[in-house]
Amino acid sequence: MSIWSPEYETMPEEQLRELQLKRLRWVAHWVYERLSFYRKKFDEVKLRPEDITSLEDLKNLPFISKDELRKNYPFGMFAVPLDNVVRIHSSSGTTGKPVVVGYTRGDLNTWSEVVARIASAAGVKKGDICQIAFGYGLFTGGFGLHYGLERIGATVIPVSAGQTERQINIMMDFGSTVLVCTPSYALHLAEVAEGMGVKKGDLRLRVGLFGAEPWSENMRREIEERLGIFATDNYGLTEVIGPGIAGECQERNGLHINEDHFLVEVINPDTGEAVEMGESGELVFTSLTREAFPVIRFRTRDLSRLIPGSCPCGRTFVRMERVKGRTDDMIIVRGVNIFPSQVESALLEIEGVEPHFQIVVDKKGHLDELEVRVEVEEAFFPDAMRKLVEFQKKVEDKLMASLGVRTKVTLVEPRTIGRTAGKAKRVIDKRMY
Ligand code: DLL
Repeated sequence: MSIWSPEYETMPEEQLRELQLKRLRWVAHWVYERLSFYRKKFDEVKLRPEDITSLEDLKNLPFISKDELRKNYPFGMFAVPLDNVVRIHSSSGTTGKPVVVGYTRGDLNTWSEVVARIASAAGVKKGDICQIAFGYGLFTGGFGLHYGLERIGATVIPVSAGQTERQINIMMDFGSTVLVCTPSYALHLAEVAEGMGVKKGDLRLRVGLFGAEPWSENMRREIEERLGIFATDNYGLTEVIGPGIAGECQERNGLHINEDHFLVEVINPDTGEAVEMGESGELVFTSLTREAFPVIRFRTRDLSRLIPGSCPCGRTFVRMERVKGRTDDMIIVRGVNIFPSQVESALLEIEGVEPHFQIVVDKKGHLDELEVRVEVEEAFFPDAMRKLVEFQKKVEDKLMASLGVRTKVTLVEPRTIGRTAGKAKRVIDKRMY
């Protein structure tokens, strides 16, 4: 399978570390000279950019958080004059002010490059017809994938998110070979296609580029089966650039991080200390080449781990395991940490369960209560009540075994849990703190 930029993606480790150090020194100077925010951070620990002589020196600098970026809303963290910013995107801002990020022409070039790499790694090539069902707009998904795929020379159909039946008609009529969206929307597309009487064989889909939300291996299998597609995972976040930070190759054993542009650290989210190679923790990124919106030691709140060892694909960039959740979407129920992706994985092992669910957390007296709304396959529903009760118990036992917490399972009719064209809403937390 072709490697988009072999000179970087297969760079020997020592050379890569040298390049990272050179770029780290560049970005340290860049932010120190341009942004008082960073100058203060450096001064606090009495570090000057020229003192950085090894990658280890980065560890002397404090982390930065999403809140700090937010406080500088909208353009306070831009390191170049607005004149040189040719594009603006922003995070969704569902919890407070969004983070607004800017891109210079050079940044857009870098962004297309890193997206072209992850798309090639997943198997996309010139000649593919790529249907982008991510939203176009301030969200980075649509535009991010768009320019990266164009760079490869693939044909891009910028459908944007929503209008599901229209998506399916376009998929059939235009012969789309690549589907680009969130994994939950891919499943919804499959479901609507089935409802329209469209068979897998009517579609030419070959590769799925899915990302922007956590999903599980079981969900991957389900999507592959229903759409007849090779489903791959890719990861990114607005603050660091958008999609293109990391993506799976054909081996699908972790996501290669574009390490020449993004330096990764994994830390213990409670102590901030680095974890050992291979251990789980929170991902922290430093952008090494961004001009308009550089970030140094940005805490993502995403939980993952780096996979030691080399990959048979030949890329030398380190792999991260699929993100299992965020420190802030972890639900703590009666002291037990639960991630929606764990619930998803357990549910999808049960035949008769649809891959749509919702977790409702509430408090009865002092006790947390966990309810999981599980959609049941059409074929199951008209069956006798007794069967449903047995089924409900089976799901409750499965969740108990995999989460270690008793849940109340509510079976709901097919197609009753809300679908979105973007990121799925999996958790409703009614507890008052
Ligand atoms: O979701 C960027 C993106 C667009 C990535 C399209 C991939 C494809 P934000 O809206 O800023 O940016 O959300 C970033 O989404 O911190 C993760 O919590 C989550 N996320 C993104 N990709 C994945 C993934 C885009 N593959 C936040 N697996 C991140 C799990 C993901 N979570």
